[in-house]
This record gives sequence, C-alpha cells and structure tokens, in this order.
Amino acid sequence: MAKTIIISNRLPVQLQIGKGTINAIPSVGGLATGMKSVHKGGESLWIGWSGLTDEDIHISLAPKIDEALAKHGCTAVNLSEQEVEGFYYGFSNRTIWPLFHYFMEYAEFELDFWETYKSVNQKFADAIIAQSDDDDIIWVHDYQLMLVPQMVKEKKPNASIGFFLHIPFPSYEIFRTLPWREEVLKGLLGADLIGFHTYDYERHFLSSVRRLLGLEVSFNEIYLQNRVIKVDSFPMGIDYNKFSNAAKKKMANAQRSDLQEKLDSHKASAPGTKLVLSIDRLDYSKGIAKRINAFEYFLNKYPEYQEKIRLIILAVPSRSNVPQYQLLKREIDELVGRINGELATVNWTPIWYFYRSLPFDSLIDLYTSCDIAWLTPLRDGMNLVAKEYIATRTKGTGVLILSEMAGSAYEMNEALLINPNNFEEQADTLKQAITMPEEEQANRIEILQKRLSRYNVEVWANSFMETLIQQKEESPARVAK
Ligand code: ADQ
Repeated sequence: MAKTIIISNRLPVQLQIGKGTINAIPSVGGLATGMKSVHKGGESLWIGWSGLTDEDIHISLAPKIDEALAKHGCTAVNLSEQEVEGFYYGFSNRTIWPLFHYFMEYAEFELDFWETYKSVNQKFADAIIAQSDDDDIIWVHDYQLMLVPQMVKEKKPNASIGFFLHIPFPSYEIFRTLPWREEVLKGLLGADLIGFHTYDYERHFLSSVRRLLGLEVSFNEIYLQNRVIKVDSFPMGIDYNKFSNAAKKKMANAQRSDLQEKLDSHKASAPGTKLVLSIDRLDYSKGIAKRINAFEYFLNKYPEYQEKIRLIILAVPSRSNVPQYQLLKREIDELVGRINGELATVNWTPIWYFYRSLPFDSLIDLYTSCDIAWLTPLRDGMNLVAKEYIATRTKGTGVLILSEMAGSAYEMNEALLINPNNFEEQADTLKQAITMPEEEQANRIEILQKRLSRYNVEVWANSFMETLIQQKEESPARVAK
C-alpha cells in the first residue's frame, strides 16, 4: 500500500538527551499540529533534521536516537555544523528568506551557500529515495527544500510529490534577481502539486515560470514535457479547537495565574485602560521596530491615552547567529528603552517587552487578557498569531489590527487592516480599536470565528492531500513500470 512521506527542515519532535537516555518530545509548533491528521502512527513517515549536528552526537548515541525517533514515525537527516551554517543559516535564511520577504538589501548571493544548499537538498532527497516505494505520496515543506521535488522525481517518476511554501513567493521582479532562479524553479517543478498560502503568491510563481523558463502555463497548470503540474492556493488554518478550548478553560477557572493577575492589575489601574498585544518571532519581516515607532507616534498624536494604554511585545528569539537578527534585537532594545525612558510615569510603563518563548498556557493568558492584537508584518506568508488571537476571544470581544502584507489579511477582512508603513493610519486605527463599541467587536469576531473554525488546519492538510491524490489519478504521465 502506498504510504505518505512528509519532509521538512526540522522534525516535529525535539530530542532530549539525558544521562544514557534519549527522548523525542513532540513539538507544539503550527506545522507539527497541522500535519497530525496526515502523520498518523504507522501509516506515514516524517523525514527531517533533528536539530543536532554530527558534532553534537556521539557515534554511540546514533542507534538510540534513531530508535527514539522511530517511535514517532520519524527518520533523521544528519547534518554537520558546516552544512547547517551554509544550508540553513546561509542560503535559506540569508538569501531566500530576505529575498522572498522583499528585503532585497539583506539578501546575500554567496556561491558557497548555494553549493551547500544543493548538497543538503540532495541529502534530504536521498533519504526520501531510500525510504520510499514507487507509488508513495511525498509532501515536501518550505523554502529550505525547494530542490528536493526534482531530485526525487528523477529517481521516482511515479511517486506523487507535493510541495507547500510557507512564506510568500515574491513578484517576478524580485525573484529574477536570484542568480540561481532557474535552478530553484526547476527544483520546484519536480512536484505534481505546488501550494501557496494565497492566490497572489501563486500568480507570482506562475509568472516567474512563464517568463524565466518559457513554459506553457494555463490558468493554474504548467505543462512540462509530458507532465501537468498543478499550482493552487491553500491558506493554512490553525488548530481552532485547541485555542478556543484552552481559552474557555481559562475563563471557567476562578484561579488566576501570576501573569493574569499582573495584566488584570494594569487594567484596574484606571477606567478604560487597554492592553495591546503583539507576538512574533524576532524577525525583521514582522515589522516590530516600525510598530514601536508607530506606538510612539500614537502616544504623541493622542496624548489623552498616555497612562491608559500599554503595548505588550512578546518577541521569540530566532536565528540569533544571523547578523541582521542581532542588529534588530539591539534596535528593539534601544527603542523600547528610549520610549519607556521618555514617557513612563511612576504609575505607568508604556511598553512591556519580553524577549523569550513562553509556554502555551501563558500565551493563552496573553491572548485572552489583551483587548487589542496589533500585528504589523512588513511581509508574512500567512501569520497564524492573528488567527490564534481570534480563536481565543471566547467572550466575543477584542479587536484585531492586522497588516495588509500578511497572507492572513486575505481571509480576515473583518479585522482592521492597515499598511504598516503608514503611522498616521495606524495611530487612527489604534484609536478606532480602543473606542470600538462592544457590539461591533462582537459582530466582527463572530464572522471571523466562524470562518476560522471551519477552515482549520486539519481541513488545510486534508485538502492539500486530496488535491495531490486527485492530481495523481488524473495525471497523464504515469511512467510504465
Ligand atoms: P512564523 O514566521 O514562525 O511561520 P506565525 O505564522 O505567526 O509565524 O507562527 C508563529 C507560531 O509560533 C504561532 O503558532 C504562535 O502561537 C507561536 N508562538 C509565537 N510566539 C510564541 C511564544 N512566545 N511562545 C510560544 N509560541 C509562540 C512561518 C511563516 C508564516 C506562516 C507560518 C505557517 O513565516 O507566515 O504563517 O510559517 O505557514
């Protein structure tokens, strides 16, 4: 029977190495949760990097690691420190990530990075080829593995290969600046189905295929020799019930956590006081520094809200050995320090800034306690935080201010959509959010909740898989055995 193979840069488990023991703990991240319905015990295999380099793993531990991973249906691709440097921190995060998020000035076109990216993609492809049968269904995830589909297709022409990109696909004018643009496109075209979060990313991709490779493209199909490749948008959802139920449980619990107490006491400090929340990985694409500047602009434009509003910034450490991320961290530290220094009073600190990852429970405390979520990415493939905030608003109140540049904005028209570069508009929108009548909040939230609960992450994963299987059945290019 054909099985399903999932491939992503990181496995959906984290290894914990103790004295003589090794445990694989399931991750709670969006992808791991999202793929639950596809990655079921015994019927599927997940291939990825464990997060440990060859240098971290003593040779005697390797069999135990394999055993711990196998219990979760996982197989590791082992990488050396040098490979992680060039493939992950290099080409993936210093070339593709900035370029695909329209930060052209940050994109580094280093031949060494590219060579390592190619050889590591080959390693992933070889692991798939070794583990797969001719008729398997293979789902490759994200920008770290864009060459894998073609590498696998060459050796397993009958396998059904899907690829999903979790970040934006940029416009042709941006993409064409990449020195290895044709190779990347050809790598992706090894897939039978290529999925994006939005219709716009899909159109950008098709435009690059047509203009750079000169291939025949009709609506959402690409014709390559005797193959038909389907391209479509699949907006990723969240595990809606997990967030909604956690919030309901919180509401039903009379005992307040320390964090909740702290948030409550701020709200009790003056009537009408509001808490504004932002949660992101610390990444330049998320527009954190601009958001802080816009907040200062708001406090100066509407000084009557000073002492009556607090911005809570939760920034999760990310890619901290890439120079741009270190610079951004310093910029945010300084901005928060300056604004708090200039505007704080004995009773009030305008910005609370946390640079850490919080447990799920605290995340729910923040989502449920904050009156407004303010998410201002300059570019974001989707942005799941926006969806999570809505799912936790079980009382039906709360306002989401969301950047138009996030993929999720396409599905969340009832949020207050803003251009993150326009401070004037953001200041006015923040005021609109603060003064929005509860009835209007409830109307907007209700529509959003209905939509998000219907198009949850399981629906996303299943609809991608169904389209891939259908594509396989309809494809004219089955290679004779
Ligand atoms: P990310 O850039 O990581 O994902 P996002 O979609 O917002 O961005 O997902 C972040 C996830 O991390 C959320 O599920 C959130 O709950 C969690 N998280 C955030 N802060 C946390 C904290 N402090 N502690 C614990 N968990 C925290 C990439 C793309 C996005 C795309 C996703 C999925 O960049 O555009 O939406 O993949 O495709």
